[in-house]
Amino acid sequence: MPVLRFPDGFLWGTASAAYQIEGSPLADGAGASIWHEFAHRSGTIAAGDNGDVACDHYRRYRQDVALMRELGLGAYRFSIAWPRLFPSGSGRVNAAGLAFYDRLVDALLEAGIAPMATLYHWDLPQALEEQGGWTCPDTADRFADYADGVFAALADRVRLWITFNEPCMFTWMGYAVGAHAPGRSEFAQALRAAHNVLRAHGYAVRRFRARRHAGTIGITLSVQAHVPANADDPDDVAAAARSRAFNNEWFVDPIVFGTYPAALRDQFGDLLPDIDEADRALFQTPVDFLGVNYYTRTIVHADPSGFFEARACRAIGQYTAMDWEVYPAGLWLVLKQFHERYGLPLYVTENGAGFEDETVGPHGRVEDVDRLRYLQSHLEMCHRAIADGVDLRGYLLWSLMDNFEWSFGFAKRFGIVRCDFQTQQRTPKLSALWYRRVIEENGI
Ligand code: IFM
Repeated sequence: MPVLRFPDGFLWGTASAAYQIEGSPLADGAGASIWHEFAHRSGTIAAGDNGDVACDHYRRYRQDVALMRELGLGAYRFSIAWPRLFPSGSGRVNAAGLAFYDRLVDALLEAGIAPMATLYHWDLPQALEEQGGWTCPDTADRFADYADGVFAALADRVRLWITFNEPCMFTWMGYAVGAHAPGRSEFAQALRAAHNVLRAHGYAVRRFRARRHAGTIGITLSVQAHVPANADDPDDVAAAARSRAFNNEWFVDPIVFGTYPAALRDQFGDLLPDIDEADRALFQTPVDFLGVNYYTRTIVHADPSGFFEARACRAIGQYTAMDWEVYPAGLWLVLKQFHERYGLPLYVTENGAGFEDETVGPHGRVEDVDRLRYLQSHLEMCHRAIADGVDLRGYLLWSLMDNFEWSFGFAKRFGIVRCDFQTQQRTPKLSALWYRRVIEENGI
């Protein structure tokens, strides 16, 4: 008997993203994505890695679905690569590219696994980037057409849809910091890109509703727990709230309230695009749920010279190989905050831990005890949030297999299944066996 039982119908799954696992990025007539182009630029990715092969999931998806079935997954979150369907971003659907997702969805359903599809997990068609990418308003229209094409083909079977994965990450890292594709570095561009992404999100949700598809649609945010360094210092408390506004609320406030958080206007001034009446109505097209991707917390000090007049400081604690502090209580905190602020059903659409050098031991086992502990402690916090009244519907662990961790390449392993990138051998780790039991018992 589990000590902590989850509600009946709670959805247990794992999450992944196209470019991180599929490989064969140009197969069957697909166009290049910005990540394909970026990863092939010298010096962008650790060890010169790229997603040309990754986990070879494009060719081995049946084996992977069989593995998911063995693990008892109830749901599988994957993303669709826009350039496989529309190699140049728009025009006629590339039937061979679409067929891959068609087969994947059928294989999942045959295995009794609910597909959860993300329309955009960072792989914009390179052809659209060459016309301005997300900084160009037309890209939002192209996204709506792409979304419509996907809905027309798959919404008869897929019931859980996510428009964008972590818009704050890909707009900021890709357009302001330059560490992610497309590698541009200008604040104003990132803010414009973000505005167009919100439009694209609104258009896609409208198209979904217009065709009266069954199922639900939402958006996934990258969130952290922003806690003041000194909870008794009002300046630190205010600085933590500003950091939270930027990282957690930038995209959800416009969707739920029709406005950007005030802290963004204070920080960026006139560089932040205005939300006019048409934008407001579009952004506020109702969504069914929010997805929360949680990994760590940030401890915040007030600092008048810092970004958002704040500065992050380092806690004494345990860190993963991403140098992210293990802080389970932060998951409970962000779930509570999202529940209280937005009042929408929630899914944890990602949560997990990246470590290095996890090898297969003498008995053929990968003893990833640190990951197992990480997952268990975070699930305890999900349980606590539900007990506190949060409408949490499911947990999609990141990730099924070790995969291409963006600019870190293959060195950081997040999988509960080990992937040997030379042989493509999959080995379930201890955490996978433990997770199977959690799912079986619907509890910890
Ligand atoms: O691998 C990423 C994923 O693509 C987006 N969320 C965070 C994960 C771990 O860094």
